[in-house]
Amino acid sequence: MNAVDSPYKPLDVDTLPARLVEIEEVTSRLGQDTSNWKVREVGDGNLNLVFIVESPKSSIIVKQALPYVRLVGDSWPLPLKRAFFEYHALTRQAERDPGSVPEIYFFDETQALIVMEFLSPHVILRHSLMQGVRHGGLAKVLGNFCARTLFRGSDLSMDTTKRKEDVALFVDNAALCDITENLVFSDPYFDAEMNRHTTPQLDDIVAELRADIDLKVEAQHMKSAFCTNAETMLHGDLHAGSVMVHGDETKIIDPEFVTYGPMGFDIGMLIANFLMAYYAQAGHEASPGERDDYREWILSVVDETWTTFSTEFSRLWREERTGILYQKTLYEDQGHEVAAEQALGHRLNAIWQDTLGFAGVEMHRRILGLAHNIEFESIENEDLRSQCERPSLKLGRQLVVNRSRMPNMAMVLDLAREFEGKKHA
Ligand code: SR1
Ligand code: MG
Repeated sequence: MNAVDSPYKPLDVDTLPARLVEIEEVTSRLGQDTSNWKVREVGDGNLNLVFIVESPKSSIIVKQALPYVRLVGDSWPLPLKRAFFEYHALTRQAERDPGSVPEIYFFDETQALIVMEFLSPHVILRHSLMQGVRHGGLAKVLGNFCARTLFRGSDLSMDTTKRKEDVALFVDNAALCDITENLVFSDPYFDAEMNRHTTPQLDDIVAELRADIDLKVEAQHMKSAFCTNAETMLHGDLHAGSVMVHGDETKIIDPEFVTYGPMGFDIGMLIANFLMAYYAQAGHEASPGERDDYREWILSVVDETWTTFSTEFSRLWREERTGILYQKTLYEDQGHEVAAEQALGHRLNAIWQDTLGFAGVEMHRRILGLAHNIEFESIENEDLRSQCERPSLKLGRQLVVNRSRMPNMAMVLDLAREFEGKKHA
């Protein structure tokens, strides 16, 4: 049995070269001489091993799933098959929005291992957001990515048999959906075992939110939408840790939480993470107000992401509506262009409201649940950290509960500023 056929084994910096040297897609890039390869394990996410392998010729990324949640340990088993779903999500995203994701060189299902392009010198977007670094074109890439992958993975565009096959394929990613269902939509709203928050500074607002009947009802409406509305193929975990940036280049990574779900989920999670980065600035600026311009830049990214999304979604609606929904035969072909535009407006409005609701729960779970984000977590002074987290919790509540009463982004951004005590527009 050669190494490629052997049973699953988690790899490390010492065992990885022997595995990789048998893979032509690797040696064609790195060469055969493993003695001059440099291997580093750099995974800082919650689930997987991630290696950078460099040779004098080139470099690659190797991502391997572990049979458990890395963040928690082997007491929480997790299927290796998530690598299979991630691979299939990446191939579809590459087709639907070319250039938006890293190139995949090789996939080994048994080893739950994906070999892909090393994006260098890119950094995880969260780090730029903490350092106050701006990236041109960021909102354009993210908004277009959402519009293209969400539209082209749905019955607005796909051959419906293929779409149903994909629904069936990805439905088996149930363990990762289960994580989202619990950690995002339920745990934050009660005293769940794995929860944690900045204590005691947030105790009062946490108690208030967990006693908030309207919030608990609306959060479950969002969960219901996530669980039952298999509208399109989602990235499933589109936060600032799933985006890599360098200068004006942006790439989207890590779709292992891929599932069929409602369109507003990805874009809502994305917007939530920008809003949290906005509130975290006080914990990262050298002096109060130093980052005010940067704060406004973050809000402009939120605004432009939604505008880009809705513009590109509308273009796709008009030019690529080839699926079984809102067929041109019923509308344009009957001279009823106005019906097509009316239906588009209704769909965008539904996505908008979902976007706000999903953004709100994401803002709660990153402060109240198990999986926090580094923008807040790296603020060592707990008083200051809680001052950053508090407005995020408040805005999250407004987004979940009042999403149907917020007709546009200007209103959302004004509210964001108001909770931050920033009156400038
Ligand atoms: C146990 S996994 C916790 C979180 O990490 C991932 O990045 C997802 O966001 C998940 O909810
Ligand atoms: Mg991830």
